[in-house]
Amino acid sequence: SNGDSVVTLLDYGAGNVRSLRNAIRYLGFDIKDVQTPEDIVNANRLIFPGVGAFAAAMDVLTKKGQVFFVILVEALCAYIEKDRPFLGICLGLQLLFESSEENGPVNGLGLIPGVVQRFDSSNGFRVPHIGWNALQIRKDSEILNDVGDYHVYFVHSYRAMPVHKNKDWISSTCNYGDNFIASVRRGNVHAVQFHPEKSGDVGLSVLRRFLKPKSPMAKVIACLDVRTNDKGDLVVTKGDQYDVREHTKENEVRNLGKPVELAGQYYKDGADEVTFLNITGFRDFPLGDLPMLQVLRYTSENVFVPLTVGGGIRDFTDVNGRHHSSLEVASEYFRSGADKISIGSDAVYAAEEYLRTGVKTGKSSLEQISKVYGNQAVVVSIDPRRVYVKEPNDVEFKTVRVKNLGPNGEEFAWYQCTVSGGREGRPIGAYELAQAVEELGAGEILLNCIDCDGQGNGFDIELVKLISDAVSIPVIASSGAGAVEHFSEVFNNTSASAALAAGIFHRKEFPILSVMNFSFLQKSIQWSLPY
Ligand code: 1PR
Repeated sequence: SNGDSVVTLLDYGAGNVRSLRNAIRYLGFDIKDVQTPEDIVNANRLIFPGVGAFAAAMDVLTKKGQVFFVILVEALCAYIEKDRPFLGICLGLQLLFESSEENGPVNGLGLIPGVVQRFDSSNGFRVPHIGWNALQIRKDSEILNDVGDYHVYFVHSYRAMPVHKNKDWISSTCNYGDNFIASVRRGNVHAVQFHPEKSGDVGLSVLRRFLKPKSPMAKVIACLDVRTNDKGDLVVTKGDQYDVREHTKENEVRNLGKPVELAGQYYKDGADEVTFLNITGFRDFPLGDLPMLQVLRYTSENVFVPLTVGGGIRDFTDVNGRHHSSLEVASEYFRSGADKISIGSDAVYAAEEYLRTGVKTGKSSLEQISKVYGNQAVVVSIDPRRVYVKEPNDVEFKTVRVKNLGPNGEEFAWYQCTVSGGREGRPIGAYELAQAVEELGAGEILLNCIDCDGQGNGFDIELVKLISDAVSIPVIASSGAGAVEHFSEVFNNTSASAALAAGIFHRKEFPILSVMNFSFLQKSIQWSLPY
């Protein structure tokens, strides 16, 4: 997957392409410069930025007698003819045409019919055309679809005009005295007259779309922590390192809204999945807690993405002495509309026992439910807390080297699993737990982090990396999202399959999200994935 994060750049040295390089790196890609024609042949995607004058560029590319450059041009033409991913920028668009009158006429590569000519300044428009202008989309341009308001930055004196022979190539035009060609596209071959690296968010979106990764879509999951408040209403709440009470005299449970309403909202906003965690499930018996089942029933009437529900999935004997198996609890959740159930505390006990005895009894809730409903229906939710240590050998659990040292200068940490909503630490690490529950039949891991929960400072990359590398089932990174960059950060640096967040959505404090919603977020994640 490594090669997929590399962009090949044909920089023939005629101008300043630093900002393009910066934009590519900003989007999470590495740059390989073309040194030999083979570099073009072997490119996954090739960008040909053009800065400077047509004649000078063509001169460099085809210098007489310089066999190297002739081969380079041949390699470039062959690459484009084979419909390999190509993006020409500015002069990189003009060079595709037959010829240009700039310091010429000078022959171009001749792939697109037409002659590049100077703007006609006699009609009152100043030349060069320098500044922001709107694109008029002519056909499905792939890399220009849905890129904001289509305002992009131009700087050029020469342009190609639409003619009958090149009409199949034109994906957009722009008006500056005349309607010139602003972009062309045929298959995987794209070229733009404007400068995406200078066109703000719209330009970055264009670049991202060209650089699009081949990996499966990264998912964004909205999480609703649900519990009854002191008045007995089921509310969506949100903790600060798992503390969900307001720090006021009344000390009430923080109330962020109604579960069914919010789930519906996040679905409409484009969430890939919705998760409900009944955070007091460890002490309230869920089958006694009918509102939660009711929430699932109502939610699933209007929410058509996977629904996960967790909290309180375990064997239970009620006040009347009647025994309920965890399978019974899970079945009730599935019947009410859940696609997956999530097990927290009970999976910790099961993993501890399995690691102690080495025997799979088949009796744990995890094993029973995954046997009946399939692994894909069983998520294990881990609630770890970071514990700093001086040396890895100080503990029997897997440690990581931390970037930010502990309070006493510790360089290592392990992640202690907790039960009962973080109230009790257990003698098992997140790493050991993750591997054990995979063996016991978990189909997915929801990886929280008590230290990061509600802090908005980003996911615990060290933890997510540790766990996503330790298992082969999908890992959902959770806790700490506070900005769009945090999502791309976790996907770029770990092999998490999804990212779950709560506070950032509830608070609606994040301007881009309130305006442009999940779909935007998703795209920006998608495009910044390097693999
Ligand atoms: O142990 O099987 O009954 O399951 C209980 C479930 O409830 C577990 O999945 C556990 O994670 C969850 N839970 C228990 N107590 C709390 C609490 O907050 N006091 N919530 C709790 C877990 C973590 C995430 C949260 C992310 C993202 N909250 O659900 O949504 O940290 O938050 P952020 O984006 O705002 O940082 P069982």
